[in-house]
Amino acid sequence: MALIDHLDGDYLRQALENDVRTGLTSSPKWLPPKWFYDATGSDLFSRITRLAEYYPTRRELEILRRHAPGMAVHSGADTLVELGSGTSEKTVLLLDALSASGTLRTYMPVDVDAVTLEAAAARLATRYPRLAVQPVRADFEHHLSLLPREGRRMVAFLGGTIGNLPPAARELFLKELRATLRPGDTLLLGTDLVKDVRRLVAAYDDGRGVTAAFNRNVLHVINRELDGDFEPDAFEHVARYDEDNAWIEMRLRATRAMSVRLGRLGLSLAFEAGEEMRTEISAKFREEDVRRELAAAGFDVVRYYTDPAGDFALTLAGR
Ligand code: AVJ
Repeated sequence: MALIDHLDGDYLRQALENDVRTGLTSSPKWLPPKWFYDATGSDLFSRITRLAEYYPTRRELEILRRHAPGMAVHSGADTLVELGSGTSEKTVLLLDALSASGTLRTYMPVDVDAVTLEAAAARLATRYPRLAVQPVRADFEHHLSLLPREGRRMVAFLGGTIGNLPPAARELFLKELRATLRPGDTLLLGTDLVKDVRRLVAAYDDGRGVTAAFNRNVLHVINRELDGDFEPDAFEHVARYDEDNAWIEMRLRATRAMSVRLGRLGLSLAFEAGEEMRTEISAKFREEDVRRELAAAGFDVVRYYTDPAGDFALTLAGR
């Protein structure tokens, strides 16, 4: 079960350096959400998925509980590739369905964090002794073309993570993904749906402050990796819904004027009191948005599934 690692050597730190330099020297400042997910951030995200306010994970699980067997049959997949697999908690529903339909051979979780990836791979290898588990450490935005292509694959991109990509990046990602699929391969795409603004905002601004800690974790990551001196506690967590773009924006707001030094970048940054930097967008979709974006990338929608409340959707698409 050796890890296939596309983020070895200096790759990750280089990518972080580039992103941080680009984002934090822009006006307004911003950071890409990918850097939330070190071991601590992956753990905090796992806690988020269990919060009362954070409905997407539970809704997606409801859909999988009900429809995974149908998805398995429609896909006929023998290989499940999961992009942004994290702790792979929802994956067992797909693995159970695919093994019940008799086709399953290989599970390939793809994630940026090696600790999370190896723990998930080991857990699933124990649970499914006959399954070949092949963890791949990669950045799904940049390494799609490097993923192994054997077998009849279902590529699962769950949780609504596609919503973290801005529209142009999303379009590119879907086109590149489709280009790596072969006839018979499928995509299973999770998307959070547009709904009441208060529920959306509450999901990203929970009462216990777990999402706030998750948001600030990116500053700890930068401090550690880039020899920075951010004071995470001097930043407030902000979650807002942008109606025009139909996305949640998470930001970190400087509670006072301060300067921050990033040693490895030889960079000093000035923050004004109240200055906000964007750390994540999380786009929300309508059914027609999902269908349009998939069609624009050349996918055929096989089935569109929602939970009974209509909070979340999973779409199975062929190439
Ligand atoms: C795992 C990326 C889908 O956008 O809802 C949760 C991440 N951010 N709370 C999301 C997240 C704040 C989550 N995704």
